[in-house]
Amino acid sequence: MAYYYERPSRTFNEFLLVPGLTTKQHIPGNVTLRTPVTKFKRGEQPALTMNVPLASSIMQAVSDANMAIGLAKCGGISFIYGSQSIEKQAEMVRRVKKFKAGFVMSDSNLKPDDTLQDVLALKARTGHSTIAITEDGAPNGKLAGIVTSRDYRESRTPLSTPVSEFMTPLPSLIYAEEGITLPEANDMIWEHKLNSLPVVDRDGCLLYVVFRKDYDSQKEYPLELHDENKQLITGAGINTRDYAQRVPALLEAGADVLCIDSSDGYSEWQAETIRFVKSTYGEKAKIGAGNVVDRDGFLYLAEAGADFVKVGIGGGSICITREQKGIGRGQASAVIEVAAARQEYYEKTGIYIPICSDGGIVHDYHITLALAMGADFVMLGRYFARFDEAPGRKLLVNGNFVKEYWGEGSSRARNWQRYDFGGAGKEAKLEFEEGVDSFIPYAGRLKDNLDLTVSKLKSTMCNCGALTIPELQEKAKITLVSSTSIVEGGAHDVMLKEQERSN
Ligand code: RVP
Repeated sequence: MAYYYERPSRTFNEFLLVPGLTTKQHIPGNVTLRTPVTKFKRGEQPALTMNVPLASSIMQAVSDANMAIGLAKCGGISFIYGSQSIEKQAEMVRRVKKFKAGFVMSDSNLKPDDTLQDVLALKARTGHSTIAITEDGAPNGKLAGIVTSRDYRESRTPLSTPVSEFMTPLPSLIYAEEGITLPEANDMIWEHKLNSLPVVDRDGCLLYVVFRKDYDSQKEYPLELHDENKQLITGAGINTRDYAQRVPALLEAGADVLCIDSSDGYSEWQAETIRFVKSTYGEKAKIGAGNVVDRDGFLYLAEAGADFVKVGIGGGSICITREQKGIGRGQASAVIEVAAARQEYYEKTGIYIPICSDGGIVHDYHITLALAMGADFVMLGRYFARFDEAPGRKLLVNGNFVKEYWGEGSSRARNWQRYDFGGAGKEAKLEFEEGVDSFIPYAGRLKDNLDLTVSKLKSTMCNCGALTIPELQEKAKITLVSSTSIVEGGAHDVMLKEQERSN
């Protein structure tokens, strides 16, 4: 006979936190959001922690190298999407690991025989007026010169003029060589009154550009997350099919942590993938698995050796798995049950396995609730897809700026590896969609939004009398809310002056 759950499946929206005693110590400045990412034994420290409990989703519309750099600078971790070729994904990982604060890989590049017209078109597309001129037009090609808007007059210089005629050519250019530190580069910028300083390798190929305008922002990131070599931390998604080729390439590129990306992780394919990674690389290779929504799923992946377990089926904003297949569980109920299973496993084995609540975060306070219910960190897609750093295009629709956001289960992503069971042959394909293609309101810079989210999170923790995430989990008092009290929670019985209210 089928098993029936006694309680309905609940979402974050159905819960609220009730304040605990806030002492004079409970001020946001005293709160730390440091949290474990990978499993550890009782009394030991986890090999990998994050400084803010936020991860970005393993999705084409969310986590590329740009997002990974932006989020690691703020203390979180991106999992670079795996629904692309192994080479391209490894290249993204390499980009993150090579990133050096203040050293920017040029995204505006042309060749000497391109024309002023090309310069103007590129400037319109990127919004950047400094263009690196390399022999082949590649970001790391041999440096030939630099063009800035001071090198031409749009009204006078004919559009067909080759770049080589008006660029500042290499012999007249002040540039630096590989190995220069950021303070040294900034000194050169000040000394020579430059706006930008190209950095080249021994063969004269362009590596980075250091910009004067970035000088202040370099000091903005106190929570930056790095490895012992001072390189930014990044994660990467894998699947249960090509792991024997993908995992070595990603680890070689420098990925710090992997995560199997699947809509349903309670499967032998996942156990097999974890075993491959652990038997080939030992415990130094870190791998998360999921997604699961109950005790059985968690214990299965824990026994298989997962370093963390991801929780959530069908709660993603772009996800239609529940409608298409009738499987899933309210995100809050899933986290509550898996957190209890994690505790049971910890008491039995002395091994603490972090859990990540993935999907369904709509309001910032949902993050606090997920943590209070036992999640060690949360994974968000829609939240991050709204920012400048996300890969989706920014478009103007009906007078509002929006970003594109599409599910990995949409036909646009063509990520059938995430949804099939691993058993089909090479001809496997996406047979029906489990995700949609959408627009979401554009929200600007990652850091500005994240700072606000973090400050709400810290403030609520103070209300609950908690200065750390484990303390929040221990002390939180959580109540179910009735549908009428949800109405009471928003602005009500007043006429709003602004219709558009953000998160
Ligand atoms: P959200 O933050 O609510 O946008 O949810 C993002 C999560 O949704 C992802 O981390 C992933 O688990 C899930 N996802 C991604 N694609 C799809 C889909 O197409 N169904 N679902």
